[in-house]
Amino acid sequence: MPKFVMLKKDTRARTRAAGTALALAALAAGATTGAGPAAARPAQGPAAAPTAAAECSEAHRIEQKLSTGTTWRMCWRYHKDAGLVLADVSYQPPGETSPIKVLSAARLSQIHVPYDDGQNEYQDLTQAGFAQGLMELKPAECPGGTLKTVKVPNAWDPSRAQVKGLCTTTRSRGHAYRMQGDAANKVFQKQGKDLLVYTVNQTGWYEYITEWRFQDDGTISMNVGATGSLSPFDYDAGDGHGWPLGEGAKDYATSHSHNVFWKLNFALDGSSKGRVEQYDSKVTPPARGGEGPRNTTTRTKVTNELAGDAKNMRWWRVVSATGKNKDGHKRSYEIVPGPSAKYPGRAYTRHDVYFTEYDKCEQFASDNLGACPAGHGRSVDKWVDGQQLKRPVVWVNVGFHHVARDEDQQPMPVHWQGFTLTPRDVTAMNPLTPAELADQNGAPENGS
Ligand SMILES: [Cu+2]
Repeated sequence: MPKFVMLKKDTRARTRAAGTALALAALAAGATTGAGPAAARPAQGPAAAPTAAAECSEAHRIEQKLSTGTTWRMCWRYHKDAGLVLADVSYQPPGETSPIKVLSAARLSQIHVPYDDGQNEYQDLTQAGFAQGLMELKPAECPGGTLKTVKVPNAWDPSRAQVKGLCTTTRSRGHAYRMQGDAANKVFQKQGKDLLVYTVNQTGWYEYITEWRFQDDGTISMNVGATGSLSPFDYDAGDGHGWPLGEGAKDYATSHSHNVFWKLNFALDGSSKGRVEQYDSKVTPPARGGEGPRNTTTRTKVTNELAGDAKNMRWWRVVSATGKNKDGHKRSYEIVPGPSAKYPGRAYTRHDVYFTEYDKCEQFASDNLGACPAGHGRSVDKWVDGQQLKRPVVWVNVGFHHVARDEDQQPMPVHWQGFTLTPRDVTAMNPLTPAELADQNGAPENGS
């Protein structure tokens, strides 16, 4: 809605126009910088040494040994449209002699915000200045952590070209495990610790917290939290597409969706040639009276590009092309979708996960800015066209339908959406297993 854009807070509308022109100029010139898109990096072949140190300068390195003994290592960079990019992410739990590479690159690939009344539809990363709106963080909002200074490439606002806006810190998450030992007074328990990496990006009236959580047990969670405030110019939904905020039923905030896309380039054990598998379970009624229902789980190899839909008892995993754990099982990471209000309004938001064959020009899940040849589709749904998956790229779409409520003002409480990557057979046992239980692999004593 033109009215919305023109009345936008302070100079954002103007800045946006200038920035778009700059961005287009850069694209036309084929300009690339050291902070370029993740997929523009050279392929990590299977021969790449998994133990190689992260290839980045000290200022762009994140290395955290958690108090429970697990070390996470990665590099970060900042993309002018995508914002924070994490690269060469590796995990080294206690007992592993070298880091286990997990991802070569991970970042957001779009936040699509369609309004329920059909009057506004935003592509926050590629059109609304998400990355340019990087916010400076106060030490108090990075408790116990470190704030890093981020150079914002092609900064629209010269005074915001260097922003102290990347927080890395640790946080307790409660029980990692608990188990009653054989003796009544013996309890094995551990309190888990996580590394958190986050930025805050202002887009219009919203502020998005992009949070990456790396747990000491190998789990990775990525979430986007929306806070800031509702746009005052949305308070006009008199047509049944909003919710009354404020006294009586005069001011209606228009309902809308936030469809967040992540892009993951896996590199398990240093190889980008991981294999994708889908698992489905089917419960059948008891065959005869007295027997219980049975649940049969089947594996489907995803050999070609796929637009996948989350379903009850369905899950996917990316399996290492080269690495096995000490039990001889192939290492993998499982994709665990979070709750999602899937938005059927656009072809690219109709599926929960996309597996596409690597193509350098495919950068954003919608409104793609990558330098693709003419005729190449502009959104991730178009890129699922039957190619064989040799170097799969994973796109995850999590939607949130935001029907505003009185409590959304003011400020708006953070609402989160995201998903999790869970290690499956990355290590032979629980990576935090205490020494006394280390011999209980495959045959727990006394069934404990
Ligand atoms: Cu919202």
